[in-house]
Amino acid sequence: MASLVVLLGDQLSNRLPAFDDFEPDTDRVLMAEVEQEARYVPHHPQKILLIFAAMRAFAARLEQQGKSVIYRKIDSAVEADSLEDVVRHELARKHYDRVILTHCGEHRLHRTMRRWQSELPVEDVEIRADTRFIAPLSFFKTWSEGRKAWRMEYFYREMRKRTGLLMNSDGSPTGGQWNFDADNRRAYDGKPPLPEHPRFEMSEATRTLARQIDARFGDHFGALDDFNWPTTHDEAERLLETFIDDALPGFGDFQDALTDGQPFLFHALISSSLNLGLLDPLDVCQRAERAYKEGAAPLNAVEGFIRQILGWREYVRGLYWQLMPDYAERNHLNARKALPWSYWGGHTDMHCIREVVGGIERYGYAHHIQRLMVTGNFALLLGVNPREVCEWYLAVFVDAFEWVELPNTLGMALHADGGVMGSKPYAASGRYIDRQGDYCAHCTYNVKTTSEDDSCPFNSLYWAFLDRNRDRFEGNHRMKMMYRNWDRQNEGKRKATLARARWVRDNVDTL
Ligand code: FAD
Ligand code: DLZ
Ligand code: SF4
Repeated sequence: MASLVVLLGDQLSNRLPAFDDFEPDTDRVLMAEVEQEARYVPHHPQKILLIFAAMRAFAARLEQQGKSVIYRKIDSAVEADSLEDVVRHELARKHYDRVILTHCGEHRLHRTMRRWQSELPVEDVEIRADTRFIAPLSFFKTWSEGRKAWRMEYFYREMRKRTGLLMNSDGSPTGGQWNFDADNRRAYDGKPPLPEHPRFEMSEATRTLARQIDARFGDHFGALDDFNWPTTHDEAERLLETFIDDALPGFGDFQDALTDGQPFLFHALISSSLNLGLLDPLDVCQRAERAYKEGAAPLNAVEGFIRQILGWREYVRGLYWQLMPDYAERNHLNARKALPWSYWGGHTDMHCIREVVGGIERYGYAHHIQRLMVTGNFALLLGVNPREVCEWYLAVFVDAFEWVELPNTLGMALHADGGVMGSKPYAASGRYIDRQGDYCAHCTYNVKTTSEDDSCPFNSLYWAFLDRNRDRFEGNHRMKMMYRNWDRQNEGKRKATLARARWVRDNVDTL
């Protein structure tokens, strides 16, 4: 029996069940760089380079292990736009009894692959589980079914118990608390010194690939010059090790910091490695836990870091597959505006937006609070159409795959799911951004005022957001104080604020 194992660009692990019964004599692995995957949203050139370079490196590794790989490069003479074209071409060239796939990370492609079961000229098409997560999808399904409200915190506690991570032998959490979030909110004042991240030398072949990508996808937003993402398991390992040794101790305190000129701070930069399959999430958590046990990192840092991977990452994946495809269509706040031009690098005097978008253009990266409280918050307050915002997030980050991008953007940042991801919207005025760091000190807008011509745009938009969504949020006990503060202002002041917000919304591309 001959099998064709099709591997996607973000499935670079040889521990997948797709390889369980692999017969080197008869079976083949198929990997393909294709235009359709690179263009269905205008992916950042660094994301395309990362995926193609990592795919090529992984194909070489499989070959070394004695598995034959049919690899289609983007400049192949064989005409094929899509993954389906490539699979059909291979099935026409050689006889296979079955095609083996791994459950992919996006509903669009999953739907296509399910169709293959009836449409491809092969006896059998099997879709096997993607086991590169800490819990199987069935765990989330069982946990979520029958619950009135889903909250990550409770899911996370179950995951802690399931894995034993940061647990005492009596079943209580290490340190007596499940969550040290309140200790993770400091601005960064220059101490301790920032960690250095390892440099990954590009091989000559990767340099050639970068030139090809520039020629083909140079019209996409984003620069290639500063590419420094791990493309192999060894490089990802080096990045993780350096993080645990040098940055993890500061991760907790400064997780929410926004610091001018510092896009990385104490963050791990491992999301693309995890999402591509170059790192194993459970191993990453266990190594962080070990650092705590050895006294090399404090509990607030290690718990905070583990919560992101064991909690949020697993949670959003479960939620995505449980609620798709309808989830992508949600627009609870009826947001209709277009995405500001500044998100694609258009000029703006808003320093925070310029700083975050500049980092994305240069690295295909922004850390969590930049994504949530700067670009996400601004889109939420403006009322930008979730579909446009989600497309942007999927395109511009090297780590963006829909299973993780969509719940974070549509749910967490835009509250477009009506509260599934979070019980209240992450709406904030410029004061929040000011408190977290020094962006505002470098801005031409005044973060202290609301309705002047030079007032920070976030400020009036924030109040206008509360005002237009009063029916939805006034009854939310976590937002009562905000409405009280708004109602306490005199009528003239409220009118001036709303007028300024209207002007900001109508003139967003001139800000
Ligand atoms: P660190 O801050 O060092 O955190 C460590 C790891 O925790 C990350 O590598 C990541 O794997 C995991 N993690 C942290 N927060 C989350 C989260 N909310 N959901 C899932 N995993 C998390 N992450 C992606 O991997 N891909 C995306 O497309 C993506 N889109 C996002 C969109 C928005 C609007 C927001 C608010 C967050 C998004 N995130 C996404 C989550 C998070 O911002 C990134 O995982 C993180 O910034 C990656 O950088 P890092 O590796 O330095 O993370
Ligand atoms: C994102 C991406 C890109 C840019 N290119 C390819 C590709 O050429 N070949 C491939 O197999 N996968 C690619 N991917 C990743 C897929 O789009 C990804 O598997 C789905 O988005 C599901 O996560
Ligand atoms: Fe951003 Fe407003 Fe601060 Fe300027 S003043 S950096 S626009 S939050």
